[in-house]
Amino acid sequence: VSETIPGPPGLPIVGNIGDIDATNPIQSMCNLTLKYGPIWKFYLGGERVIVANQAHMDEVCNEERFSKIIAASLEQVRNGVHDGLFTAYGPQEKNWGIAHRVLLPQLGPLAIRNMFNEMHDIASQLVMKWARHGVDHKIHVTDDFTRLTLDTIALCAMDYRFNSYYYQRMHPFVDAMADFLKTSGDRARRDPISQMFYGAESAKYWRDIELLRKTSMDVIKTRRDNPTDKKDLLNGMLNGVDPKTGEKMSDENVIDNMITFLIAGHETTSGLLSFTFYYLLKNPRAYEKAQQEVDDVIGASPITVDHLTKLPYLNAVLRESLRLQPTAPSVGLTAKEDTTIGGKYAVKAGVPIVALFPMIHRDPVAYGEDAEEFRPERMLDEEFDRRNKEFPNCWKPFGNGMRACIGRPFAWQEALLVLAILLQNFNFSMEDSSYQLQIKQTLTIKPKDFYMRAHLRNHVS
Ligand code: MNH
Repeated sequence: VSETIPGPPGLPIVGNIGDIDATNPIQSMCNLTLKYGPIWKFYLGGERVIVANQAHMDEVCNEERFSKIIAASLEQVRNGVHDGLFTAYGPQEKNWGIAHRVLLPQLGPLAIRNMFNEMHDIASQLVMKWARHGVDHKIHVTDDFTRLTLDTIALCAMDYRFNSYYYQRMHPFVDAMADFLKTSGDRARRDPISQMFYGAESAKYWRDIELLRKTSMDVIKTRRDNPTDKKDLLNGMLNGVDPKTGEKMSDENVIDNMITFLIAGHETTSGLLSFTFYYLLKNPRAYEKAQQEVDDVIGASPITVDHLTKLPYLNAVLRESLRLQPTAPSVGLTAKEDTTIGGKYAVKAGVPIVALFPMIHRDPVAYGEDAEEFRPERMLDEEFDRRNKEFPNCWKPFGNGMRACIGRPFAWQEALLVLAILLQNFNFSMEDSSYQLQIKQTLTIKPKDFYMRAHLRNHVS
């Protein structure tokens, strides 16, 4: 007995174009979930199925039955980074396997510890900037965190300094990357006929891709001409050997993945830090506890990599922030064969399924009646582990299975370090205490127009 999947009624040709806001599709999908329930479908150039609670999410996380698909916008990103890890179709593309096996240890917790000094270098630059600007300066939170995460991943992944804090304008590479991503999204929403009217945009698009690839090639050349035995990511990519095939990554594939790390590794972490400060400032009790933990564990001494393992409350704060605002808000999946979800909703193989994290992460079955509230205590290890056992896959901000985020340990160390160092050095206040959270969506989500002020603490000399 199968049941029809509910969904908004659409028009014959344009489908549900009127139901999904093109500038904030995630918000629209969350609202439609409240109306149609935890599984529903809509039509936009084809059928899509939305899954929006823990039980359905748990089902589609079964990698024997479901796998990642490259949605329309990622298909466009492939114009620039091909079969790099994030945009590869999967193990059926040989380069995905080689890069996955070479890079997994290079980005594992042990290797990441070696990047602490680089991360600390960039984080200190942010502290200096905010200290010098003083309380009169209105901090554009997402801008400054994006400078931080870009500079950090560029220094760690390609030994390259954008020095974003020293310029009003962004580095040409960064501009090219931002424009490339924005245009990829726009192209994904156009049909081929409309696309023909965007000649100038197209020309710039391919020039941006050229610039990204040329800069990356130069980085590789520079390293080849000046070899070091540093154990950094660049050396890891250039010299690493795939244990399975015995092959190294090709130069083209190193370039694809270098740009991929910059793309995948900056907006998500910057959004995480931005939302975290938003929630801490809205929840003074949590803010106090977080700062108290930093004072107790680190005090006024310089932060070391070992401190980061002793900050359970900060850890919980980051988890809770990613629960409510998963900065990569959805992933695309599909059934390998025709099947049903929830025992009764038929889905055909190949039909895109969208896993909608903001709703899955607020499922009252897994999180209770206060699921909408920011309450880091629920994310302390014991309760967190217990819940994940009882309600598998109820917290998936880093995606699933073999296609899960390979940069997770990197992002976590960076976010913990930055959160700790900022709470250690400053007291923060919201620029506008009546600020209401608004979301700006690109490939990722971030708080829109969120400003704060930083007051240097006096316990640090
Ligand atoms: Mn990351 C895949 C979230 C930080 C590099 N990342 C994913 C996926 C999610 C995700 C979700 C799965 C996407 C999909 O199924 O289509 N990533 C995050 C979040 C943060 C993050 C929420 C920060 C917070 N990611 C980073 C960082 C890097 C990185 C930092 C690089 C150092 N992520 C990747 C790569 C993939 C990925 C590469 C693709 C992995 C694969 O499919 O093999």
